[in-house]
Amino acid sequence: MSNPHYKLYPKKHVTVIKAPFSGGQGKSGVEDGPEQLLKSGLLHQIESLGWECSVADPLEGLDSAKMKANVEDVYERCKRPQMVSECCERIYKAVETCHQQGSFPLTVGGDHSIGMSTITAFVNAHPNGGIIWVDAHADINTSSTTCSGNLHGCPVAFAMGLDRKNWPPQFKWLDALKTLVKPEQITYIGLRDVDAGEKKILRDLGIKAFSMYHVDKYGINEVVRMAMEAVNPSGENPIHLSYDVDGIDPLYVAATGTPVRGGLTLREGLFIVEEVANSGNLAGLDIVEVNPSLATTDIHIVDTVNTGLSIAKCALGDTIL
Ligand SMILES: [Mn+2]
Repeated sequence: MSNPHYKLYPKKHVTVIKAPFSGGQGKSGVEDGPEQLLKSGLLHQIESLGWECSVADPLEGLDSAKMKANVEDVYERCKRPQMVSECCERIYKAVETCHQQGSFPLTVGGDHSIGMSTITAFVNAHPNGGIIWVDAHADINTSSTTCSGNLHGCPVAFAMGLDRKNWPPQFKWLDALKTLVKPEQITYIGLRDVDAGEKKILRDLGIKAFSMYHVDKYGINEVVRMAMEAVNPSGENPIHLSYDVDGIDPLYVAATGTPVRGGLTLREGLFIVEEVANSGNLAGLDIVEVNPSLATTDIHIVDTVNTGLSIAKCALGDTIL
């Protein structure tokens, strides 16, 4: 049995948007995530669920290695703002095209910086939409609060326009967008490593967040229900899922850049996706931070990549029975 309905996608067409991007953090290898997932059968698995599939490669032609090596690409605390901005603008346009054409955008990273593109493209297409951000981290540092300067810790803040006056000047495309993400449009599941500055932002803006504490306390079913209710109170609006594989425990997902113990089990992690897909409102998905080169054994690669594939399949209607 596969999922009965995708309200927004009667044509059942998916565009896999490759985002082999690693400029939002220092480690290399995460740019190989998309290729690894494709090599392991992503397209075939999507097609076997009854979707037509095409691939977009918005970063094609960029010399990412050279861009990443440019030590002059710094603005105050922020590392590589030129690279992040240029790549994220391209990814924004690819996701925007999907929304315009009624093709499901499945963006495969790469690091989570690209979330600033996918969620802003989503709210510009669906101003009443809701976002569920599955992650160990809140990714809501601003250009002023970031300690590391790595922009993969900042995409939510940028997508919301926080601390805009201190943005690196390169982010003109983002500054020019008609719609940015509002605090009531986003919620989190899986948090367990949140910086002090981020806690203050979450509290001050009243952003609903479900940490691992809430998963333990209420169970994953109730947490997903509350999360969907938080960002989609009518039950009718589109939902975008931005899925950092580090939301799931490193026991299952070892090959990722910033693993944190005490995370979601594999089943909890997949249940979130099954349940959002089941609502019929799923409008798009990101799968990010798969980094095959951080594995110490082949099993780590297989586990992590298979988890990414399972997230994609659950989003597109795969069910156990
Ligand atoms: Mn993240």
